[in-house]
Amino acid sequence: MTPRMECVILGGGGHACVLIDCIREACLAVIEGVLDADSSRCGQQILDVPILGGDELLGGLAAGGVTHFVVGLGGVGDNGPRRRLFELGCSFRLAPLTVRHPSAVVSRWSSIGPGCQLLPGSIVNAGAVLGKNVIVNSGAIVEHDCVVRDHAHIATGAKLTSSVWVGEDAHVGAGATVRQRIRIGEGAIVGAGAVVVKDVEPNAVVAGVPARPIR
Ligand code: JB2
Repeated sequence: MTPRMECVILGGGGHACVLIDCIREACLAVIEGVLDADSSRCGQQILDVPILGGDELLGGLAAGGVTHFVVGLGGVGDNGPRRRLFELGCSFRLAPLTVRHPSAVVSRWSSIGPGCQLLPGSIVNAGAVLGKNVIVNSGAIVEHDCVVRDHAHIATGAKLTSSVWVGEDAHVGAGATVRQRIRIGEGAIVGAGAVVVKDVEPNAVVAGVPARPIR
């Protein structure tokens, strides 16, 4: 018999709402609760899931039978906090839950790292390789042979056409399009709606059509 999976979600904002829905729709795990840094929210609910308190509860939850964690932050524009929470969950020997909504189309010829989040209507095609803790947000497309490294976020409706490489912690903004074989450096930010036709340097911020550096 498969052991019962119980998870806790770290961060209780808008992104967590979507994740709760995905976890339930895909019957992935029992959700024990949400932890949030804002102590005033303790006792409230996200959808129907209680906010139990802050991250200091992680040790007790792990000892009490919780097996998995989910990074609940969307981290728009800065994936550092998502990386930190991922490392925090692992430090308590919890496993990162990979969240895949039933409507996500994910090729059997792709590789999906632990803790990835493949949200409603997203597509990951053959030969794509996703690292750890990558978000492919609602309706985003990761085409064939793309590489998306750890903690990067491909935001709602963004499109990586084929063989694009996205570095660790990078953020590709909502609705952006990245042309074939482009490299997006680690920590870079692509603004919403941008069309990227040239490589983006690490930690650069680009925006516009065609995308140009703004920082
Ligand atoms: O270190 C933390 C921490 N830092 C912030 N630990 C824990 N456990 N929680 C933390 N938080 C909490 O995450 C904040 O107190 C807040 O309640 C929550 C973030 O919520 P917010 O709605 O501001 O952002 P989000 O990351 O859930 O959603 C953003 O990203 C999504 C991808 C929004 O921009 C959404 O619109 C977007 N779809």
